[in-house]
Amino acid sequence: MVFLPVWPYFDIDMLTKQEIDFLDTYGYLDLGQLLTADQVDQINDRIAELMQSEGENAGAELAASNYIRHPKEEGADRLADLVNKGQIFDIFYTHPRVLAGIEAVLGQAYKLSSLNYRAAKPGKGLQKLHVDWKNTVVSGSYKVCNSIWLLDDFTEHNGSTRIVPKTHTVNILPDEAMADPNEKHPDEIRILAPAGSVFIFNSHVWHGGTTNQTDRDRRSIHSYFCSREQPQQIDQKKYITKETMDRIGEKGRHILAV
Ligand SMILES: O=C(O)CCC(=O)C(=O)O
Repeated sequence: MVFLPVWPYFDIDMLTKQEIDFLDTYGYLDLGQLLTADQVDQINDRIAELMQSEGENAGAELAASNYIRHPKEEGADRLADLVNKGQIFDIFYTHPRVLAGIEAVLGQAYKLSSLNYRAAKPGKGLQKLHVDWKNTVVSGSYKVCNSIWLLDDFTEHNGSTRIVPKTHTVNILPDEAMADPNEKHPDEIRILAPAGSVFIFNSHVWHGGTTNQTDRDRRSIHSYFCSREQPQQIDQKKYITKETMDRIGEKGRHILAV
């Protein structure tokens, strides 16, 4: 007789000990190319359709969220609530290796906070170094963790994300430590990898977008998680559709906390 696993079950075994140690030490981890070139093309096509159909309202769910007032970012296109905008986006919050990375940072009690698209426009996209939390936290009791899915190759020149490794353990924010957090930090590294790659980054590590110096958008999706007791950036219960609810199964519903 075969016993199938029943909920709750966890994904941490999907990472090696070396990967978990790297994430713990440096605050980020390259999970490799989790999407094929065909998948990236199909996702980019769906994103283009949504940008077209939502027009001025693109990203409105994010702007309306009580979580953090998120004024529209000048120089970046945004879409929000991708959970309810097609089955093609299910993988972003159910991929076992991504969930393992989130679990390594937040522990087993986590949920999806938001699933959003961000593209740095040509000539734009610089963000100050920041963390995605209001203040510092005690090392190990992390509240938020992100995964960034590359929908274009990330290069030195097209607005790739910068990260200052190990800063998730320092007890100071970039605003306090740096005269100007828009400036380059001497220890910062870039996320440089081919389209389809996914990186986990502990959202308490100092990070930010850089200027896209090319003439094409630099596209990405952020699948962003929080510990279970925290409010979500997008209230998933408010937006969930019957179609999504019926499709995603018990584990999907648990991850969304709906
Ligand atoms: O898209 C990126 O490169 C980083 C975005 C980011 O850190 C943010 O929007 O808070």
